[in-house]
Formats: sequence, structure tokens, C-alpha cells
Amino acid sequence: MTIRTFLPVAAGVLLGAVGLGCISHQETVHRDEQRLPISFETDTAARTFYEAVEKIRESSTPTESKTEFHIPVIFSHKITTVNGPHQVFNESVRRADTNQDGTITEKEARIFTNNAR
Ligand SMILES: [Ca+2]
Repeated sequence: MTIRTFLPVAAGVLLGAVGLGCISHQETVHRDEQRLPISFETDTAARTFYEAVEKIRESSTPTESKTEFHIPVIFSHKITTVNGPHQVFNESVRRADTNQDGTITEKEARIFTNNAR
């Protein structure tokens, strides 16, 4: 294909795409999970744990992931996934309850707090 034939074809394709309009799809998906059931050995263990979880929430930016796919001018597809608040809590429970018995002891809460980030 010579440049003389290529340019009109390319211009036609471009005009056709512009005439049809760019197909654009943008979606935001909010993903959350059930809060894990957990009990606490004492009120002190609960308070220590929740204070650490709040500290983690305040210092962390919301988890977000993006998936994008583009064919310039013709097609654009973007999905943004935002994680819900229970994810921080559940991750904290998994980290704090080191022996996975469903109860956070004062010792586990203290260790979790000292390592919370
Ligand atoms: Ca435990």
C-alpha cells in the first residue's frame, strides 16, 4: 500500500470512528466483605485492638485498583475497584489473632498494637 492509498483509508477509518463516537465504559465497583466474627478476652484487649485499627485506618489510603483498556479513539474501558472498610478490620483481626482461636487476648492486642502500621 502506498502512502497515496494509505492516507485516504486511514482518514476514512478515523472519520468513521469519530462519526460513530468513541465507545466508552467506566465503572466503579465497591468491594467489601463480611466482618469476621471475633471476641475479646477482656475490655482492655478490645479497646487496645480497636485503637490500633483506627490508627491503621487513619494512616492508610483507601485501597483502590484500576483496570483500563483503550483502543485510541474507538474504545475505552475503565474499571475502578474500591475496597470497603471491613477489609482493614478483617486484616487486623487476622494479624492480631495469632493463634486463630477467634479470641484476641490482651497479649495479642498489645503485640498487634506495637506492630500496627
Ligand atoms: Ca487468639
